[in-house]
Amino acid sequence: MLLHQLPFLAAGHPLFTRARIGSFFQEKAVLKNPFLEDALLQGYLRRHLPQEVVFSDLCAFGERVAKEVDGWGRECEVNPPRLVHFDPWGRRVDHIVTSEAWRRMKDLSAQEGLVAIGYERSFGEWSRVYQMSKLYIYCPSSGLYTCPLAMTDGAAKVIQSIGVSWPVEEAYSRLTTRQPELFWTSGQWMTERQGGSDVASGTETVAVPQTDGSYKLHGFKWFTSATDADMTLTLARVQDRTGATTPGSKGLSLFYAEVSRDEDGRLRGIEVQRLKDKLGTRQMPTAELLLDGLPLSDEGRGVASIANMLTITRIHNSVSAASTMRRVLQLARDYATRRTAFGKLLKDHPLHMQTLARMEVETRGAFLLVMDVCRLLGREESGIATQLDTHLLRLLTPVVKLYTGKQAVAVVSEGLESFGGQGYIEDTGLPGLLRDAQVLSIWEGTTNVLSLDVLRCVARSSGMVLHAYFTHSLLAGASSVSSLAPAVKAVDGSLSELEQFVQGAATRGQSYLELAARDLAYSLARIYTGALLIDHACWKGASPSDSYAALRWCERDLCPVAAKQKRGCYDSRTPPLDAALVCDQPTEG
Ligand code: UCC
Repeated sequence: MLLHQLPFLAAGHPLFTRARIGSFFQEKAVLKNPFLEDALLQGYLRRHLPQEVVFSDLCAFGERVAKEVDGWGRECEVNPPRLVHFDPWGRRVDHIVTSEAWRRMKDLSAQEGLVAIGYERSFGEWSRVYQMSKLYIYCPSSGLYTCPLAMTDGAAKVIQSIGVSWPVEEAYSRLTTRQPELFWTSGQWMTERQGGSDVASGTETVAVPQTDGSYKLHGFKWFTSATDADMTLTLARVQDRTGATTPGSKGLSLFYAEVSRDEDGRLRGIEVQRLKDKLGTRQMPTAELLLDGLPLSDEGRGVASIANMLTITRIHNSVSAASTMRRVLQLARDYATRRTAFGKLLKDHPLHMQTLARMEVETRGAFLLVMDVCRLLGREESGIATQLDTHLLRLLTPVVKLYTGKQAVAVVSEGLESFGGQGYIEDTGLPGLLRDAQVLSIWEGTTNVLSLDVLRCVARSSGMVLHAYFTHSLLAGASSVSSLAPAVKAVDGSLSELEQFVQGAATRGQSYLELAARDLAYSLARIYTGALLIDHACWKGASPSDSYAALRWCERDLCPVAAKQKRGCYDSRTPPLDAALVCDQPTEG
C-alpha cells in the first residue's frame, strides 16, 4: 500500500498525529451551596429555629463550603499526612506533617464556631441543632476534619461534666474558643492492641503515680485518630504501691494529657510508632502511639467518665452519616440534569429518579432521626430535659449511630452507581465519599457493639428507656391527616408488635436478647424514624414531598425483630445452625 492510500492520510491528517480526543466531554456534577440546596434542612429549621441570624450564617457558610472549603477537603485527600520519624541529624522527632489545607480547616473550625456554638448556647435548647446543622453542611467537604472536631466536642463535654477546674480549665476554654490562635483539638485515645470494643479487658496502659501527684502513663495506643491533636483524653490502670492494677472496667481511670513538643521539636513523652494505612479517612492522621509520662486529670470510673465523650462522638458520627448521604444525593441530582443517556437526560428516566427518590427517603429519615437526637441533647444541656427526654437520649444515641452508619454505606454506594463509571474514578472525589462512609459503622462502636449498648441501657435503666420510647407520642397530630393514614397505621401496628416483643423478651434469658439485639435496634430506629417523618409531614409548613417521604418510609418492614422472632431466629437451636452455616466445609467425595 502506498503512503497516500492509508485512510488517515487520505482524510487529510498528518502522519503520526496524536489520537483525536474529539470535542465531547461529560459535564461534571457541580457542588452548589449545600444549605440552599437542602429543602428538608431549611424546612426543619423554619419549623424549630426560625432565626434570621441562623439562616444567614448557614447560607454564608454553605457558600463558603461550596466555593472554597470543598477544594481544601480535596487537597487533604490528595495530600495525606505523613510521619517524619527523624530530623536530618538523626534525632527522633516524630513529626506528623499535614497539608496546608488541613491546617486551614482548624482555623476555619474555630472561626465558624463548629465546636463553640454547642457551648455558647446562644439558641438555648436549639444550640446543638444549629451547631450540628453547620457540621452537616461542612462534613463531606471537611477532609475529615469533622473527626478531630467530634473528639474535641466530646472532650469539652467530658470536662464540663466533671467540672471545669484545674488542670483542664484552660483546655476547656481552648476547645470551645472561636479564636483560631487559641483553638485546640483533642484526641480520644482508647483503643489498644487487644481491640477497640472490649475496652475493659483490652486496656493494658498503666498509670504510675508520681510524688508530685501526677502520673506517668506507659502503654501502647493502637488506634489514635487525629494524632496531631493538642491534647487527649485516654484510659489507663492506676498501679498501686506494689505495682498491681485492678483488671476489668473497675480498674480504668480517665486521664488528660497535653500533647506538646520541646524546644527541639521533639514530642514530650510520646513516640509515634507509625501512621495507619486505612481504607478511607486517609486525610486524617491515625497512629500507633507509645505513651509515656502523661499527667492524670481524673481517677477512677474511666469508662463511665469517657461515656460522655462517646455520646458526643456517636452523635457527630450520625451527623456525618446523614451529611454524606445528602452530599452524594445533591451531586447525583445535579448530574442527572447534565448527563444524557439513551436520548434523554438522566432526570427524565423514571427508573433513575426512582432510585434517587429511594435514596432521598433514606436520607430524610436519617436527617430527622439525627436532628431529633441533637434536639434531645440540647434539651439536656439546657437543663430542661424531662426524664423522658433523658431516657430517650440514652436509648437513641446508639440507635442513631448504628442505623445511620449502615444507611450511609448503602446510600453512598448507590450514589456512586448513579454516576456510572465516573463514580468509580478516583479523581472525581466520589470514591473517597464511599471509603469515608465505611468507617461510620466501624469506629465509635460497631453495629453489634452498639446493639449490645442498647441492651445495656435498657437493663441499667430497668426498662425505663423503653418505657420512654413507647410513651413518647409523635403521631398525635397525624390522626386527622387522611393522606398519611397508611403510614400512621404502619407505625402504630409496628409499635404494638415491638411492645409485644419486648414484653415477651423480658422473660427470656440474656442469650435470647443478645441474638435479637441488632434487629431490636433496627426496629427502634425504623419505627421512630417513621414517626418523625409523619410528624414532620403534619407540620403546617410541610411540602407534599414530606408526606410522600413518610409514606414511602413506612412501606418497609418497620419491626424486623417481630418478624424474625416469628421465624425462630433467636431460638436456642439457631446459634448452632448459624455457626454450622458459617463454618460449612466441603464434603469429601
Ligand atoms: O477512638 C476511636 C477513634 C476515634 C475516632 C472518632 C471519630 C468520631 C466520629 C467523627 C465523625 C466524622 S475509636 C474508639 C471507640 N471505642 C468505642 O466506641 C468503644 C466501644 N465499646 C463500647 O462502647 C463498650 O460498650 C464499652 C467500652 C463502653 C463497655 O465497657 P464496660 O466497662 O464493659 O461497660 P459497663 O461496665 O457496662 O459500663 C461502665 C460504666 C457504666 O456506668 P455506671 O458504673 O455509672 O453504671 C455504664 O452505664 O459506663 C457506663 N456506660 C455508658 N454510659 C457504658 N457505656 C455507656 C454509654 N454509651 N453511655 C453512657
